[in-house]
Amino acid sequence: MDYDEDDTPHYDAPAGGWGSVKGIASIWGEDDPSPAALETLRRQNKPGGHMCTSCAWTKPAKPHVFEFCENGAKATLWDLTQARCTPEFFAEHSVTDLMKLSDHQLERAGRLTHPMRYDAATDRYVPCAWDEAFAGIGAALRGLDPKSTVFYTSGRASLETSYLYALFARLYGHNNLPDSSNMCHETTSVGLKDVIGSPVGTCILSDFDHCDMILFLGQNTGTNSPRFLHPLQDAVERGCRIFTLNPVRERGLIEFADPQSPWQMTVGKATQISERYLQVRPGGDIAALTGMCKHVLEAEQLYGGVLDRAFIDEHTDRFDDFAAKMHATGWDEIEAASGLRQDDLRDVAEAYIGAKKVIGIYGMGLTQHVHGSQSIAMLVNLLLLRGNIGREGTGISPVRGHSNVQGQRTVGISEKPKLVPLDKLAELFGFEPPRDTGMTTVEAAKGVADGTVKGFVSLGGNFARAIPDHSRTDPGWSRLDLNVQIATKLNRSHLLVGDGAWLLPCLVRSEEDMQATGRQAVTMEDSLSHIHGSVGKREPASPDLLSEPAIVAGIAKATLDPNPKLKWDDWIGDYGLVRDLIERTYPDKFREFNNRMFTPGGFYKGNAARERKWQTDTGRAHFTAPDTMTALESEPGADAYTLLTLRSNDQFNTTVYGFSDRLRGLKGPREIVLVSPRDMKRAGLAEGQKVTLICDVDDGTDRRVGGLTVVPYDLPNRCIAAYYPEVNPLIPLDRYDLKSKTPAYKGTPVRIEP
Ligand SMILES: Nc1nc2c(c(=O)[nH]1)N[C@H]1C(S)=C(S)[C@@H](COP(=O)(O)OP(=O)(O)OC[C@H]3O[C@@H](n4cnc5c(=O)[nH]c(N)nc54)[C@H](O)[C@@H]3O)O[C@H]1N2
Ligand SMILES: Nc1nc2c(c(=O)[nH]1)N[C@H]1C(S)=C(S)[C@@H](COP(=O)(O)OP(=O)(O)OC[C@H]3O[C@@H](n4cnc5c(=O)[nH]c(N)nc54)[C@H](O)[C@@H]3O)O[C@H]1N2
Ligand SMILES: [Mo]
Repeated sequence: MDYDEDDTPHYDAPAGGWGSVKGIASIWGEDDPSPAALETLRRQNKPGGHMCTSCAWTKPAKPHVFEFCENGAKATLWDLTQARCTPEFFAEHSVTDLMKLSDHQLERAGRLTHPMRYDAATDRYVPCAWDEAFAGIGAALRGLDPKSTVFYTSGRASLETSYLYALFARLYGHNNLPDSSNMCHETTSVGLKDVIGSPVGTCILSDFDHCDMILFLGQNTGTNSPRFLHPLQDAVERGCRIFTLNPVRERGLIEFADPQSPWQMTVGKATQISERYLQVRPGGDIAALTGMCKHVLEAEQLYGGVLDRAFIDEHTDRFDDFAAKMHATGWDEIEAASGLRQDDLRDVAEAYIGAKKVIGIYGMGLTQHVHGSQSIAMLVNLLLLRGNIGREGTGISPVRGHSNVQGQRTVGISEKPKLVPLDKLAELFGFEPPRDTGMTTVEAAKGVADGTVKGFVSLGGNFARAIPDHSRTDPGWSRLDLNVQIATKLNRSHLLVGDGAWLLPCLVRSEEDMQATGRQAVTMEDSLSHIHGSVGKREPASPDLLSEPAIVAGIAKATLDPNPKLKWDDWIGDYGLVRDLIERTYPDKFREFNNRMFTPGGFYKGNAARERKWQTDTGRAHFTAPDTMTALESEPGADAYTLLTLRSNDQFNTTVYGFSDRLRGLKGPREIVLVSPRDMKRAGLAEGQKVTLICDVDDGTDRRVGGLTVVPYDLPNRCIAAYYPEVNPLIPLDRYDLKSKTPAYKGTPVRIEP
């Protein structure tokens, strides 16, 4: 880059280290967690304790003394605040007034304590009894066409809750079960499934002890799955080489000091994580991977012995089309689309050829693009060339987001009926499940906007804020006949309401869940397909909270006709009975579920692709010839830029803990736009200047976000970045991955207006 690095803010200390200890301390001080919160943290991710509600990274069999990271601690402390958002709070503030508060301020009001109903006459939430809420919601659902309702889930709810929720939706009469995965790794569920027959990654934790190369694409470990830094650090220290493709130089992938290692903390010696860090252009991964595959194929032609021919012949198909496409694509095109130099791509490809066991890791940088599925298919292509799937120490490893988002899909939360054993459900519960395909997130959001969706039930999350295109979707919410929000803390989705809105507060995972047969445990599936039991032991934030399973069952009972096979009260009295149902529905994955749920390190649900059994349409893993070199819909126009949306180190999705994006060296208000010094010069912008971003898609909708302060930052040419969810109004709902309908949150063309 030809600009002065000193102009750009930077953070020179490694990820982890003292900074992360201070990060925890600051939230501790600010949020005043309740007594014994430290005791609760000590139990986090340990057998017999609760599983962290932050990311989905796996929980090892031999946990550290504190098996949590800065952000896991923040997530737990955020739940354990002493602040309470009570009926008195709602009596004092109208919903219109609350709309003036920021996302951060809304959640800072504290834990929701009481079930509430929205009263349009006074524009206030008013307290109600649980029975009244269930009866009111049940009556409203009975009055609606099931197909006009959506049951959304954010990826935190347990396997038990998720199973009951999906069952309820189908008994009621629809498959409209989008979850946060539809905004996230749905590109994996669909795209990876297409090419290797597995909707989830093939790696397990021990693979990281054996690999000798890791390719990292579009995943920000330091912020979003910090516990993963430990196995990465161990891998580097035993000689594994890590190569990263990311437009942003993310600190955690550059170096890491283990906050739990006294040696690294006192001596200040950090481990360098990435050997090479290539700042690919947004959406440039297809081209970059094409360059690498091209080099591997050329090397095979030159000196042979490079490809794993036996593997390719026995296990794959469509190789010739793919190879022809690689040969036919010129380096000019590859360099232009990736923004990377031929020599650099050849270097990485040489390292790949020299490595015996390679793992490919990816996150939202691949999935949230119009051609995200093709980026994933290209990564698979590269791995298949040398048999790097289905062998110890190799594989593809999408890093999942929410702590149980992968598991929810496993137990039936899906709008795609073909992924669910409907016949089994019909047999177990004596009903005819709906067979039509339900709505994805994008379709649900459009339905809210155009009025075809009449009822919305949200099991956690902040849907209205997490989706794109707010100017198009926001007005729809107040027109719904029914809006049910099951939540722990107040957020914007609870305020965009009209008649028929309910706000139902629930327990968090670290809290004790007492039911008829005693204290209950729940389970979740991590990113590496291991299932863990979780037990909360803290006193609930309020005596008026119910557990998520109890709320789902309460609504279901009030909605559905009686059926002797639906034993809601028994199930809620003993979640072990729900796990029995899960086992009967999915006998292969959940064998002896109740006996195995506390296996240290979790129990593995298995993965056919890992065994080189390819559950694709041909029974083989597919090579794919890409039909584009960029994952973007199109390159930005002459005076436009590609906008990336980022998470800071001080947020969990729409939950904003604070204002320090420590690992990027940024602090202060989140209303900023990062622009490279070179692009600042081109656009005539000065540091600190306020600008408006305008979406450069001409479809009749005006999308703009103003009041953003320009901050110089090291980014590729014509790439700018800003925080999610603040800039979500800029993203068109019609831009999504073409296979999975995951919104293209990472590649919006925008213009900058001073
Ligand atoms: N602390 C914390 N932890 C979290 C979350 C959180 O908000 N906060 N969210 C959770 C959830 S739900 C999820 S899904 C995960 C998200 O975790 P990630 O998958 O890491 O998602 P993002 O933070 O959106 O950023 C992905 C990375 O992709 C890069 N990138 C953007 N565009 C491209 C591209 O075109 N190509 C490449 N190669 N890279 C690109 C960005 O610079 C960024 O470093 O984290 C989970 N964990
Ligand atoms: N521009 C842009 N937009 C994005 C993304 C992006 O990278 N860029 N990422 C997308 C991704 S990957 C995702 S996953 C979505 C996230 O979308 P969501 O999952 O819908 O949103 P969250 O912000 O995780 O939801 C936070 C709320 O969940 C509630 N909550 C927290 N814990 C619990 C609990 O235990 N139970 C219940 N019932 N409620 C709870 C609280 O009320 C809190 O306010 O956003 C997507 N949107
Ligand atoms: Mo996510």
